[in-house]
Amino acid sequence: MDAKLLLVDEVRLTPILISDPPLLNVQGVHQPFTPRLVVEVVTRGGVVGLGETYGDGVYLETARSLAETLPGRAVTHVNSLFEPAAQDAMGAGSGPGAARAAAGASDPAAGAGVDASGLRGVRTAAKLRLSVVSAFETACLDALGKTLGLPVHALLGGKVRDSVEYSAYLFHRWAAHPGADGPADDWGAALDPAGVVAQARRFARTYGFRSFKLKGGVFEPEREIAAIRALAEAFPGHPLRLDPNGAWSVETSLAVARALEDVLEYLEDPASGTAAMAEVAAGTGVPLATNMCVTTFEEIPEAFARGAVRIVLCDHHYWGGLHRTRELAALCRTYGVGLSMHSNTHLGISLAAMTQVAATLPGLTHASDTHYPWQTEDVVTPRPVFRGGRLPVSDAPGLGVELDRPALAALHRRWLDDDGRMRDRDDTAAMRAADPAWRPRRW
Ligand code: GKR
Ligand code: MG
Repeated sequence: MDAKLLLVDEVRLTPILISDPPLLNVQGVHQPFTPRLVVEVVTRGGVVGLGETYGDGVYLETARSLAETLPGRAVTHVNSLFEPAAQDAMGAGSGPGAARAAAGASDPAAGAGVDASGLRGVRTAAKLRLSVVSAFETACLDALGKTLGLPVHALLGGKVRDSVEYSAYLFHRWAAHPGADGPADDWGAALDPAGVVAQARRFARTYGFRSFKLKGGVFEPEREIAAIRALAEAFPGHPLRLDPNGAWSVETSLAVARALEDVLEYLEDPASGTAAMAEVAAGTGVPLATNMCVTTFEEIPEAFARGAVRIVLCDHHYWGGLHRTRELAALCRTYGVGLSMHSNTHLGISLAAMTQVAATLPGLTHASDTHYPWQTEDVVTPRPVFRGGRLPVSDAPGLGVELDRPALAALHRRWLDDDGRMRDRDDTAAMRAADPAWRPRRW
């Protein structure tokens, strides 16, 4: 094959707005529409590779800079996405996007040091860049796989399983967004333990999920303990997780751990930051997991040395792509730390990437999170289907998904038509639309 066919000819960036239900979390409530960015890397051979990441303005701005540096590079050379030239193009901590990202750390709407859109711990320009790089890396691997006729998992060393287990992601939620013009669904409200159990039953019935994670930090801890207790009664012996996104003090975290120690698979980010997590870990036998205090390689040594976490939730959007997710997995294996997978709101391109990399990780010890069942829209066709709580690992070339161009165009049109209110995810603002005096709470 002529190696020139693997050179990037063009990069297309398509920001979109996708429908999102009114899911509650510690930062507020999901907006009616949330931004995502679809990245298409087109090779000189005419092959199109797909990637997906966050679509808020700062990500889009960073993606535009990176996109300019790609033409003429080979899709085989994904390491070059981390080279200084690429970093410089993206601002490397000095451009307006980077400045805004760093400023997010003190955004009052976001709470102290917490990313308003991702609930991913302290927000930095470097983390933002990695999230953008992840979509480009995925798109390059998709293009390479399609060119060679190989699935992405083969480019990562090969799959070690034929299907990947996912867990049901339960949320306290409203029946509908405030106001008349938001998207609607038929899930109804879930604002108490009975509502959470009903939601879990529907997830189990429809998709076959066996593990259940409840997003916490919404109501008083007692109410969330009661919801987990109700789940344990309804689904005896099933893996259960509770994740308040760092909303609790060390004392509260320990009290919740005591109350649920016989039923929790793990407690996810009960308290905020490595020091607090280490204190909680020292006081309970319940395993602690995180997608907030360990989200970069720099954060690993302290957290592992202090025994702050027993499970890390990997996420290729956080860590800079599929190869780096495998590097994280190797470190976790080395230090005897378990591995699960985190998810924010995402579509089928990201789900395919998650499934491909998950298939290659021998140490993936827990069912992966996914928001996907909450999404009523997608840009891939056909839509993936969970059976028995699992997704089959595609052996088709690349990621194994095709872009639904009319759907992409319609969701992009929604982004173009938006008056700017939805283009940056802001769960706190969405909550204040219903309750102007609302403030993020801590217990
Ligand atoms: O979308 O509401 C949400 C979640 O809370 C999400 O943003 C978190 O990042 O699900 C995530 C988590 O596990 O922390
Ligand atoms: Mg979490």
